[in-house]
Amino acid sequence: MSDRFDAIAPELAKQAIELPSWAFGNSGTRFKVFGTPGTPRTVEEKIADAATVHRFTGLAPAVALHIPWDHVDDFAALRGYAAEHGVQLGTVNSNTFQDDIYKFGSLTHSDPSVRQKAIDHHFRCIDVMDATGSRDLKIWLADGTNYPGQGDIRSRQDWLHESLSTIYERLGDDQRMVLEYKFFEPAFYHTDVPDWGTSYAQVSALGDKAKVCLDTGHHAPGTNIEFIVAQLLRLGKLGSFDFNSRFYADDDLIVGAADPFQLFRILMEVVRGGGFNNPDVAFMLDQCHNVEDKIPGQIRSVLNVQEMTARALLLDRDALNAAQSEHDVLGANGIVMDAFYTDVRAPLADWRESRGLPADPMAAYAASGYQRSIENERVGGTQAGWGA
Ligand code: LRH
Ligand code: MN
Ligand code: MN
Repeated sequence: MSDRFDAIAPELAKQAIELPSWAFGNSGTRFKVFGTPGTPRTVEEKIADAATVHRFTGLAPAVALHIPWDHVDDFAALRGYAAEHGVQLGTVNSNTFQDDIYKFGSLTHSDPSVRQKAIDHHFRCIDVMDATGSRDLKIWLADGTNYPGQGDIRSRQDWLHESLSTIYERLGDDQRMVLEYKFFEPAFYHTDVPDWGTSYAQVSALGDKAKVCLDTGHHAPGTNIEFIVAQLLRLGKLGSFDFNSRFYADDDLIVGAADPFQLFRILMEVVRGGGFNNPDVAFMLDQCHNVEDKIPGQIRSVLNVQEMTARALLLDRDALNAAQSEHDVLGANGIVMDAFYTDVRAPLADWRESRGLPADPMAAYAASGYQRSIENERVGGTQAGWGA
């Protein structure tokens, strides 16, 4: 094992997973948002917590912002603050889902003045990106309808194209747009960007700087997500991941918690498609921690991705290719299962130590006293997510 692990270690060393600022805020369901002691009161405190995850794991060098949840007057100063804490500001997520004016849609609204308002919000997000040095603008739309006939679903695609084109034109040379799809919620009859095909069709009509964002929680139960990953990588259109896991709907639970095998299969296709350590594919978490402590929740999450990436990298690709070409069905499957069942925890722990990181980041964080100090210092943390 140690020779095999040594062979993949240089690849693993390059792994970077972006953390969502909103994972550090209080969150919950429409039934209850639980306040957690120590929750950040400001954007700066969310960044400090994200930087803590990076300090203990070496895996999380960037923090994604959600606009306007993360509002500050001076984003350039926020960039400096993040740098002082050893992290960068990453993806800027737009938000056109919490204002009354967007009740019947934003970029797809039938009224051009509402569409323009939503476009202007994205222009503001690009201004933020200019100040923070962020590369990616992530667009997820809550747009959709609840009843057949409520809206003209075809015109809305045309309006969406027009709106996205206007935003796309505003991107700088080194900036990108990623369009996230989700099959339902909050709209329950139709959603304007429900699936990867729609996202792919829309971004393909724009140009090279527009890609698809795949949120693992945004598919119907039973969907073969790794197939979508393989296809988008093949087409050169996979821009980013929002990692999380789900038991039922868009649960936003810790990645790898619900179905570790699915995470493995996804990462296997990422490795196969050259997406791992390919700068064109951004790895991000999109999670909420409703009942568990948020910082260890994020530490657990990035470790889960690291562990499953190691297993995917350990897959014996030559043996698999040979078995596949001989149509050795059970042999091929056995090779994949061997990689999945490889316990990489001990070599990963040794390797972390050899790089000056804690062997067990969860235990090191628990022993560090950071949680206690933020619980004592911070009173009245802010809420992230729905109902903010
Ligand atoms: C929508 C979503 C999207 C939002 C985030 C808070 O369900 O996945 O990425 O920006 O949740
Ligand atoms: Mn998401
Ligand atoms: Mn989601």
